[in-house]
Amino acid sequence: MLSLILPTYNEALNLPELLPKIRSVLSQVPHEIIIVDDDSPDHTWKVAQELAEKLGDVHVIRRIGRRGLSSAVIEGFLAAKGDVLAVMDADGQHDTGLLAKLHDAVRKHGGIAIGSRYIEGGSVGEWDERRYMLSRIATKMALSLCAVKAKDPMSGFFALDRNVFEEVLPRLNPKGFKILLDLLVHVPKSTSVTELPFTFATRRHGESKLSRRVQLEFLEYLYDVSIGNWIPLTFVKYCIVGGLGVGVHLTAYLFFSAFLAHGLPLSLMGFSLALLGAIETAIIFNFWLNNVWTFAYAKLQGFAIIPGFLTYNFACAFGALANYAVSTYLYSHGLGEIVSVIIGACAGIIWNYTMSRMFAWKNA
Ligand SMILES: Nc1nc2c(ncn2[C@@H]2O[C@H](COP(=O)(O)OP(=O)(O)OP(=O)(O)O)[C@@H](O)[C@H]2O)c(=O)[nH]1
Ligand SMILES: [Mg+2]
Repeated sequence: MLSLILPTYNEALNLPELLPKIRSVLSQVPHEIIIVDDDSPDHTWKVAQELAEKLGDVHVIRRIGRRGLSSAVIEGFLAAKGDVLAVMDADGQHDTGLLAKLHDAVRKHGGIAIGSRYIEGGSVGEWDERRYMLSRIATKMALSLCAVKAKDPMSGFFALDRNVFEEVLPRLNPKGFKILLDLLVHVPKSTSVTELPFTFATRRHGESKLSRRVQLEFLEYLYDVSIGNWIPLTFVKYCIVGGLGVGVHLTAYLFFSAFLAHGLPLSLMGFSLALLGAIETAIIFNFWLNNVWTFAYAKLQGFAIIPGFLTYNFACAFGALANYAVSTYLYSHGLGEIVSVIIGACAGIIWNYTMSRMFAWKNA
């Protein structure tokens, strides 16, 4: 049996055209259709429920408060009954005529069968130059960074053996848009991968969801599965925040020292006070940016921010102490104030990263 997953977000106008087409091309193949909708504002889920009543063997999963193409597909696969699982876009861009062939290919060879735009006989249809270049660059990057066997690893149109899905499931990344690439990255090398050509049609109705954010997530994904195996992305982001924090620390120091010095040379006491003010300003800045960016996927919100911030301060306390001790030591031994402040700030960064991962964002 074939279980076909249709992930949808604002596809209310497309489903009524697509479902009867799928039904007719699969008339000889036992199948079920599972629509996974993320509570679309255009009420796609309602249209889907009405179609399900009429057509039978159509199931609708309406996810509340969740977004994401990969996670929608995974959830659809998990609810499926078939021994062959497939997925296609719900906007009319994928050739329904290929569905039975993808199903046959998986039955025959096992593994994964892909509807491919980048093999002979396939094409991206009427894309403009910009969209074509974007897709080619993304595909080339994926092929060179991830050792995968397909020519079109970014296709959203494929079928696979249920056993293959279940084997890789614990390793899949539900974040992002490119579930096929993630499957290909994780399947055993011996898995059969078949590509069948098709021409990508233009979207029938509605808008693309391939936003800037999705593109950024894709770059992060590529980093994660390549260099990220050695240097975690959160560490790189944490270092960037730390670098910016040093800038904030220095600016805040200049502000506080100007305020305390009144144009006179700064005493060690004045230096220490300005330094403490700068350290806390940088801690507040770093906490905010790490929360909204570095650890965005485990973001603290509402009242959880207060204990999170206090814990972060506690976690940073030793880093701050190191910063304070190094800076005042260097300054009292005659090093220039700015150099002392910068070196001290750097001394705290690595300590802070380790501590905040252990305490403040322990789910990250
Ligand atoms: N459930 C769910 N479905 C999604 C989400 N984002 C996109 N989709 C669906 O996934 C399919 C592919 O999304 P598209 O926006 O068409 O992406 P694309 O085909 O790469 O881009 P275009 O060529 O511009 O259409 C469509 O059926 C969308 O409705 C999401 O966050 N949740
Ligand atoms: Mg599309």
